[in-house]
Amino acid sequence: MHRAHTAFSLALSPMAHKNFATWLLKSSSSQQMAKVTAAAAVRTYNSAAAEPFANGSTASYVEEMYNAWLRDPTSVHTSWDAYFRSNSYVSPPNLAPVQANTLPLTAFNFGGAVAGAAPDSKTIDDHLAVQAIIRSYQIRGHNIAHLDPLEINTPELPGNSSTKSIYANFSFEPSEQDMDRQFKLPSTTFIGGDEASLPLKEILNRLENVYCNKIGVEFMFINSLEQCNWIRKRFETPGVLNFSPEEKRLILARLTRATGFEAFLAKKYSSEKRFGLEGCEIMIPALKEIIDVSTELGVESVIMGMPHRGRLNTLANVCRKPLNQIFTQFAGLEAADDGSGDVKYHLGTYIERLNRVTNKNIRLAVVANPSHLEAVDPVVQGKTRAEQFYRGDQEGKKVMSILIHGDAAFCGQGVVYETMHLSDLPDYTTHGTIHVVANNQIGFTTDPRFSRSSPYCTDVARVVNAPIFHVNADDPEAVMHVCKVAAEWRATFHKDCVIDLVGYRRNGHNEIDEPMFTQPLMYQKIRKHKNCLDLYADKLIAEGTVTAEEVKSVAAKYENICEEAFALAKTETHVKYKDWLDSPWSGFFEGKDPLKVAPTGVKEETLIHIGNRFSSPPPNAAEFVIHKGLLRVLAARKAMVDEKVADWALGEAMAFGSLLKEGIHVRLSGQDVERGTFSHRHHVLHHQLVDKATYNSLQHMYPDQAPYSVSNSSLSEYAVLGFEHGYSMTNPNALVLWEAQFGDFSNTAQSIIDQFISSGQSKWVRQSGLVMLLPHGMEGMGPEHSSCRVERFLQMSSDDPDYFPPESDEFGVRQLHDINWIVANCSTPANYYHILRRQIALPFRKPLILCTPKSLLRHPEAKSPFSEMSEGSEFQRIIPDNGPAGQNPSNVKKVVFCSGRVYYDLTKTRREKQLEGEIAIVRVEQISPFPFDLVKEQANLYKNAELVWAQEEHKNQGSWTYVQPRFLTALNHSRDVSYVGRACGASTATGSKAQHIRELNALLNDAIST
Ligand SMILES: Cc1ncc(C[n+]2csc(CCOP(=O)(O)OP(=O)(O)O)c2C)c(N)n1
Ligand SMILES: [Mg+2]
Repeated sequence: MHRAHTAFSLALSPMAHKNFATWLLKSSSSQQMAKVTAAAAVRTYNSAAAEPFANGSTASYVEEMYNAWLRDPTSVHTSWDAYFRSNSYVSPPNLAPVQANTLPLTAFNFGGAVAGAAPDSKTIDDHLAVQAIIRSYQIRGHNIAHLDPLEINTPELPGNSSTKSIYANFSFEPSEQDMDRQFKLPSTTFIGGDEASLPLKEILNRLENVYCNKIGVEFMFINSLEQCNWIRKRFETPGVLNFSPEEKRLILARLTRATGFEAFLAKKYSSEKRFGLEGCEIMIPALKEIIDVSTELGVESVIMGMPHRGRLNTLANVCRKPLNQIFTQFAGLEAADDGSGDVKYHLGTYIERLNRVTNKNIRLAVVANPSHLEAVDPVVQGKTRAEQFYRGDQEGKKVMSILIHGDAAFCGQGVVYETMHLSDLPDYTTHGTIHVVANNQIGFTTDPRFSRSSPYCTDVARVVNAPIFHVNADDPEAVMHVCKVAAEWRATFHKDCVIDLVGYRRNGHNEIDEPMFTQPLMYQKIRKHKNCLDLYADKLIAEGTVTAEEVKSVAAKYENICEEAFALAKTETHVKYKDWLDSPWSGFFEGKDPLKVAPTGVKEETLIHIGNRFSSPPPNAAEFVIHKGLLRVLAARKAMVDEKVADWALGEAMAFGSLLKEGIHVRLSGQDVERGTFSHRHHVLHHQLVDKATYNSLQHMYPDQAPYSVSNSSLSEYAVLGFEHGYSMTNPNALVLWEAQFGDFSNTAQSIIDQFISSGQSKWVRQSGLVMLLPHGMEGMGPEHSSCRVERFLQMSSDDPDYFPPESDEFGVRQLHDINWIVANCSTPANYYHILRRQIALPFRKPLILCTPKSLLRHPEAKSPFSEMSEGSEFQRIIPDNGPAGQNPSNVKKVVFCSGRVYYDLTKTRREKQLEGEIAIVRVEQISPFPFDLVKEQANLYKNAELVWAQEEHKNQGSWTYVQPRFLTALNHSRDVSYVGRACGASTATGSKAQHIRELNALLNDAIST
């Protein structure tokens, strides 16, 4: 297949047609053109060097492919299919069929040749040359298009005309006469409209206009002829850029509002940062056009993610958020509700309104985001996916996402790439995102020359075959056309596309910054450059579409609207964070006791039913060939169900299955989660003989259950965790879990953890019950697979180490209500089961950070009887000592508090040393919020005992620094608790097995001694 690909690309490469297609490469001395030449040369050299086949008998191979294709187009690779369909291959005369929609060359009168006679070889060459030129325009026209309003990057072409440069380099050196010669148009162009042929001059003019004017379309890398033709048609068809007077007036009105909004803020709040859109105001009409066209095509809900630039304008003029609410944000008022809030250009919003153009109701959400550029991208995608899921919108026809980017961030931030790679994955796709780049050709103080190595800031999108529409932001009509095509593209193919709005930034990075410090020449140009609204108004006045008075009156009207809202904002005394919520959960909190937790135990028969299903092969077991090893796994599960005990995987399945039964959708996502990194889960059974035939028993627990989804993700933490966080925001009645391969890999998603999960509720009054499963434990696997860095999560917990909340029956739930997230390390399957179910039983939602085990997954003692999961049982924040020590506390000399898997090592050592009566071991299962009440109770039970905290992590890691001050508070500083464990360390764990065992033994000996 690779061979076919290489031959395909070489055969199509204009470099291969040396005679006639090098014009575009030779024709310019500009830097841009040099780049094109270099890129093309490198590409050809690389392909040939890597593939000796390409230097050999390519022709006979191509012929072979062609013969096969003639017999059956599906028998060859799609790339060959596309190639042959494009008519680019000239086959031997006896093989060439006449295409249904094309005329043979002989049907043309070539410069006086007799119609019907066979064309001479020069005529054929000239035609091929013209075909190649057309193709070259399609491939490379964007490189010399006039995209930059400041004309800093406009190519310098000889004689200032790119068409003339073509004459000069044209292989057959066309005379004036040649320019008037009629050429047949291939089926891969639409420039002719209804004409099958055109004079060469006209062909070149039309191509110049389509591909080298204010729009640069980058699409010829797409591996689909259908999609390429679709795009060609939308840009090449004569007249596509003709707008009616009404359409022009609408663009002008929208541009007036976008410009007027920034001007109004500049006037009223001259010293405030607002990250204005000046220089790229067309983004507002552009977004509105995308939304209008998408709504016409059936979209009902649009979820947007965007950075700082132009955000307030988007809220005001795209979402139509009341202007007074926006202005109130500038007033520095106190908040009327809970939360710590955020700066105005990060806040989200949710609006339901009538789209006046389409007369349809539409929901618009702008997702709140942190300063961390592009971090919101996967969150938006997850939220969009979830909304599509709950609406049953399996093809993304009703819900869509729009992501807006800055040019520097789009190419600089890796999460953009990670998010792009989710776009076509079955369990992550949102069926096409429209990306809009507000490309002001600068990032803070850095020019593109120093901020990226790719020609365009949009090159990242090429990896997913997304077409890229570059457009000069000073040409409103070109921008609107591109937006219309983008919306139609998404509705047709449900794939991503990018609009690159090339504008400029009129002010500094923010309004207080001085841009002349760093970009003096650029800003000299900007100072002299008329703004887009004025340019467009002049154009419309000159062509007679509007009058100067009309232009003024539209602007004045909008200013009045702003003034009225400004006056209204002055009467406000408080801001309300709730006004800025992006994901309202209608009805969820209504009528609920905020401190009442539903029971998490279920009937034993439910457990048995789930267990039996989970341990059974599919109903058609005779036909479905299961791997022998998995048959053993299923048999072991069945034996456990018969004994009424559960291991970790079964406990998890009990939690999922029982929630599904209750109508709660469960979604588990992460790398290799279907099987489980440690091969313990096996939720998806694979038919050993049939590809893609799978069985997932959790999807078949009950006929009326909620949907269960378990998905191996792409190898990304940042994007996938962000995605699941977004998913969890949409609907509170779902258990959404993300599992890290090993806990420490979650640190590549740190800004999702820091900026969204730990602080989202406080900043944006938005709740999430997302569960992070983080395999954690020191098991001699070396530094990188041992620690999920639980200390970091604990350090970000918001409970006060010095404050012991009032004791009451509701102590536990009140703590959960007040904290930002929950951190736990469960030691039994039953507790794992309960804590998962508790996520849904709570009357509010909190993220759960869960250290999960590795070796415990198979530990014979890490099993729970069904009685610990059935009715009446519940999550145990602390598991007291139930053995001789706990039964006879007065004999106990030492209480070892611990958390997680080390418990099993400690009990083993205690058994070996026969100290079961003298040493109590108490497990702190929920570390944060800290169970002050239960720790106090346990300490009181062992009045005379020494209290220690034992952990396997190094002293500066693990839970110690978190629990120590809280122990003292719980004990009212009347007793001390000391540390037993490894010394401080820079690394999480040793790479030496021997040292690991030495360290563990020392810890166990220190802890289990009296
Ligand atoms: C991840 C991250 N790194 C650094 C910054 C600091 N920062 C804020 S805006 C900005 C420049 C962004 O440039 P661009 O993406 O082109 O957007 P523009 O401001 O030009 O609209 C930088 C570096 C940030 N906000 N986020
Ligand atoms: Mg920028």
